[in-house]
Parts: sequence; structure tokens; C-alpha cells
Amino acid sequence: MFTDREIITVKSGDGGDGMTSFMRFKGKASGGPDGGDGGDGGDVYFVGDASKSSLIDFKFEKKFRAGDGERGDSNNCHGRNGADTVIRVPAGTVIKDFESGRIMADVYYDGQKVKIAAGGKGGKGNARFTTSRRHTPHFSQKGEQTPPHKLILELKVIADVGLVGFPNVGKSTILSKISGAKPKIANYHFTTISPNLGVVSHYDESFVVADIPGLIEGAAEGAGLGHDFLRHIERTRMLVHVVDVSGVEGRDPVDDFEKINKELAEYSETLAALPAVVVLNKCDIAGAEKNLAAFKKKYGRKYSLFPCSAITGEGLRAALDEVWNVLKTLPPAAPVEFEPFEYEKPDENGFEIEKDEDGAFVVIGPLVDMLIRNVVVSDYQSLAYMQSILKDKGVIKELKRLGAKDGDVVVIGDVEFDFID
Ligand SMILES: Nc1nc2c(ncn2[C@@H]2O[C@H](COP(=O)(O)OP(=O)(O)OP(=O)(O)O)[C@@H](O)[C@H]2O)c(=O)[nH]1
Ligand SMILES: [Mg+2]
Repeated sequence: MFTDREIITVKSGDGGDGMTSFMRFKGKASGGPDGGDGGDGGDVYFVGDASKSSLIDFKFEKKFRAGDGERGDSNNCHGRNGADTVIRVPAGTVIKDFESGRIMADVYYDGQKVKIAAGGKGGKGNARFTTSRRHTPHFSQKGEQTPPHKLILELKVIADVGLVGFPNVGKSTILSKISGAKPKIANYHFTTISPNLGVVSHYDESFVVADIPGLIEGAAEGAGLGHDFLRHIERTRMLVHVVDVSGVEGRDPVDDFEKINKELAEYSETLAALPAVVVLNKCDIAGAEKNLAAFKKKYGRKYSLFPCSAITGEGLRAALDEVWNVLKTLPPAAPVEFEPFEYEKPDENGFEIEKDEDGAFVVIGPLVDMLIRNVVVSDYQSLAYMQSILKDKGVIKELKRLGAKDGDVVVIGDVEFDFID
């Protein structure tokens, strides 16, 4: 089974919590703080793997999770970092964020490794909160929690040349003749239902040709197998149009060619603008000459036309020579260009202040969420730490600007306190 688009969920590891603990000596109740930091959560990576040719693995396995960081321990022991998760995908896999549809990475090369989701930072142990005035901090920081992310994986196979044409015109037969590939060939439409790749050795050079399912008129609106498979030739450097010039199926070859061009243009202007060579196939069938002459008359000046017979092999060499001549002039195939999109770490500095019906100032926002996670309300020092953060981050200043006066109530999460200027 071939799959070229899957939706999966990844989650990097949460950071481990910092530890609150104090040194213990024989005969002494407690020494200084020695709570260690929590470990960092593991990252989620993708790696290109040339031995894979489809996204089939992701049909069955859709959830990936990196390891969480471990909690810090007493004796200043740092918690162990969570294990990274490395997801192997075929070279040519484009990774998109599901929510925004934005491209995050094009895993194009074998062995290419990209980080998609970073693990949460471990929380600091209480030993880190010691200051000249605070000798025995009874609080430590919680590890950073990371959200899961939905991703779209899209495989766009990497090939130099794309074969396009109506069904049954002989695309797969041509691929089988010019490369070692063994695609299914049969005398009916839509024999090919997923892309086939073949490596063509041409003198001392080689290039990759992709054979995709046949297109028909209206493919862009979903007719036949639709035009989704055009994704696979989006990054090819040139096209080979294969036209059945024998007309055995009762269609006009010129008309076929024009319809395919129209479908390509409807899918993407870039694709339609690729350099193209036209192979007029099935020349061995009686009746081909007349159509051939008509085709040459109409397009002989605009395109390089190559009358061929994939069955006898006649004409294929000349077509390949031309393909190679064109390829030589083109830049190498390259990953897609995109504005990089990365998951941002939640901004822990943002806050807003609202006034509730009793006139209390209610502070909300990510800064408050962070404080709620990290502050132990029952602990005086922890509250003092919160106060200092509120000052540093400009909350106190903003309260004043909004007219807070001594004795006004300020609400932060579960904590209510009187404002003192
Ligand atoms: N006489 C003759 N028959 C050919 C030639 N090339 C291909 N055929 C036959 O045409 C039929 C279709 O060939 P395929 O290679 O499967 O065609 P395709 O374009 O890949 O078809 P789809 O995968 O359905 O789009 C087969 O029966 C081939 O044997 C040719 O040059 N001459
Ligand atoms: Mg085929």
C-alpha cells in the first residue's frame, strides 16, 4: 500500500520538576538547600531515510512522544533528561503544522535531521533560589509542560523528470524500458495507482524518472484518480509528456496533449512552466503516421517531439538524449522554498489586568499561569519570590498606572493580597 499523506501527533517531553530539599547532617536538624534541578524533556526530531518510499508506517502509528525529564533530587542531583524521539521518514517528506498549514521542514536528504518540537525545560531546584537574604528557600520550580502538536506529513518524491499523460498511453512501459524499475503495465486505464520511480543510466550519468497515475480531463476537480499525484512531480526539474499518437482509443492526440497541459496549469503554474519534451508513443500501430503529421504541424516548432514505440524501443534513445541535454542546463533539484515556521515557546511574560465588579484588580495571562505553577502559596518565601517577579515584569507598575491604591485587592490565580505601594 502506498500512502503519501498522513496526520500524526507529536509531543516533546515535559520538563522534570525541581526538588525542594535540605542537607541533612548527623546531629543537625537541617543544612542548606540541596534540591536539584529537574531534567529537560526530550525533543522530537525527524530524519530523512532513503530506504523508505512511503508514509505507510504512519497509517498505523500516529502518536509520538519524547521522554519526560525526571524530577530533581536531594543532594543537588539533577534529574535525568528525557529521551529524544527520532521519527524516520522517506526523503522528500514535507512536514506541516496542522493548525496553520505552514511548512515546518522539508526533509529532503537522506540523514537530514530536523527538530520539530523542543522539550520543556526542567524546573530549578530550591538550591537555585538561595540569595543573600533568602538562605532556606522552601520552594522549587515546576518543569515546563509542552503541548502536543498535530502535523501533516506529505511525501513529494524526489525525481528529476516526471512522466505525464493520459491513462494507458505507455508511461509505465517507457519507465520499464529506460530504467530498472518494474512497474505494473496493463492494457486498461489507471494501471498505475501510485508513483513509480526509476533510475535511468545515460552514458556516464544517471537521473531519476517518476511515473505517476494517468491524468484525465477534470483531474483538477477530482476526475479519475484526481490530480493529487501531481504533488510528486512538483519538484521535478522537467516533464516528459507521453502522448498515444496511434489514436487507438479514439481520442485525438493533439487534444490529449492540450488537455493535459490545462490540467497541469490548473494544479500549478510552476508545474506547467517546467521545460517539457514530448514523446509520441505507440508509433508502431498502424494509423499513427497521420496523427503524427498533424501533431508535428501543430507543435513541431514549439516542442521537441520524439516519435517512439515503447514496445519496440524505437526512438527512446533519441528522446533520452534530449532529456539529458535539457537536464544539463537546469539547476539541481532542490528542497521546497518556504518561510520557516517554528513552534514558539509560550511567552511567560505576558499579562493583562482587569477590574472585577468588586473593584479588585485581577491579573491574568501566561505570566500568571507560570506563577501559579511555581509558587507555593502557603510559603512566605515563595510569595516573596512572586512579589519580586511581579515587580520585575512590570505588573506593579501597571497596577499603579491603572490607579491601584494601598489596600486595593489584587487577585493572582488563587492568591489575593492587598496592594501596598
Ligand atoms: N503497440 C504499443 N503498445 C504499447 C506501447 N507502449 C505501451 N503499450 C501498451 O499500452 C498499454 C498501457 O501501457 P502502460 O505502460 O501500462 O500505460 P500507462 O500510461 O502507464 O497507463 P496508466 O498507468 O493506466 O496511466 C499496455 O498494454 C502496453 O503494452 C507502444 O509503444 N506500442
Ligand atoms: Mg502506468
